[in-house]
Amino acid sequence: MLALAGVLAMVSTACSKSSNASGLPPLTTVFVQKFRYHGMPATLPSGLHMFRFENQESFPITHEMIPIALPPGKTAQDVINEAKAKGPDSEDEWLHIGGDFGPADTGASVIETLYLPPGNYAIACWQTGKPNGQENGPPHAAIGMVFQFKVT
Ligand SMILES: [Cu+2]
Repeated sequence: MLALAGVLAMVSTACSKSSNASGLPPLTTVFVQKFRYHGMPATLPSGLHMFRFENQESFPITHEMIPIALPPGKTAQDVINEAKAKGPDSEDEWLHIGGDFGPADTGASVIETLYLPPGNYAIACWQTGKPNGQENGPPHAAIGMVFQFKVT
């Protein structure tokens, strides 16, 4: 997995973001710090996308990046609210579109490719580890680890 990540990283830096000679889909790196996703664009063109999900926390913890399709009228705030109200099981209320990135412990990366038709989506984390190392805290989505994006 690490060797693969290295190869893909080299391919990525050698190519422009929207197209590349290798035929691989464009690679977007999304990393987590302090229970927030960084690097995910707010809008993406439809089609194939490769994402590298990196857990860059400064303490040991498990995160994930689960892509879901948002039903009409729903936003990231609804994902947060459901996670607050119903806990980790609220994950099952949302339409998963494949490509579960993780779980990934601090320092780990996961690469997957998604085909994204136009629509509204979010990535979220329902892991329940706490910064102090204890388990069974609130799902991270409940404390704001959700990011909404649009595919056009
Ligand atoms: Cu998390």
